Amino acid sequence: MPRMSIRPILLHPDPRLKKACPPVTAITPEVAQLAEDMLATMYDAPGIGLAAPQVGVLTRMFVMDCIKEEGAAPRPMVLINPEILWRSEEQNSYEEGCLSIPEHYAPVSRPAQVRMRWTGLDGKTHEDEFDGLWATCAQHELDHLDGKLFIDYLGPIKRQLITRKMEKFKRELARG
Ligand code: K2U
Ligand code: ZN
Repeated sequence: MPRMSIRPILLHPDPRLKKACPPVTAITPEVAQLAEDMLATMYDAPGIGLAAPQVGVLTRMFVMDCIKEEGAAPRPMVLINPEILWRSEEQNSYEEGCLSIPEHYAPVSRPAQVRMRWTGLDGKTHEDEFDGLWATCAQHELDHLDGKLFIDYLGPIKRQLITRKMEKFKRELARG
């Protein structure tokens, strides 16, 4: 089994980040390798979530580990073909960021609790309820699978400001 590798994270604006991803049809060794690479890439960033399109693979899978307590055991999760079964009425606002839009943060309001169903790497169907940061992160990642970014919840002026700054950032990166 090849070792895990850190994959490059696509930066906004990038058309691949705006596409709706097709479902995973079979859990192949390549899918398992991708999940392992995504977890390694997420921890390296560091981040608490990462969606497959962010590493340029347009498929419905994301990873997350929102354990933030120092020294607590990590809780890596791999969610394949995730879907939201129920959303609470109650909303939560969180200062969100995104590994594809580094150094930009803005408050986003989302349901405070969600019930989700997904397929695990074990091929089994899982169901669980998330609240707090796990709920925010899961919804942020699921949005990525539908080509939606947290800046899409902002007004057009703020979204354009961030996009222009990212275009400048990417031009400077390209110049080296
Ligand atoms: O999808 C991503 O870009 C990963 C995000 C997930 C995330 C964004 C906003 C709120 C929760 C999760 C990265 O983890 S951003 C880095 C980060 C780290 C700790 C807390 C919040 C965000
Ligand atoms: Zn993101």
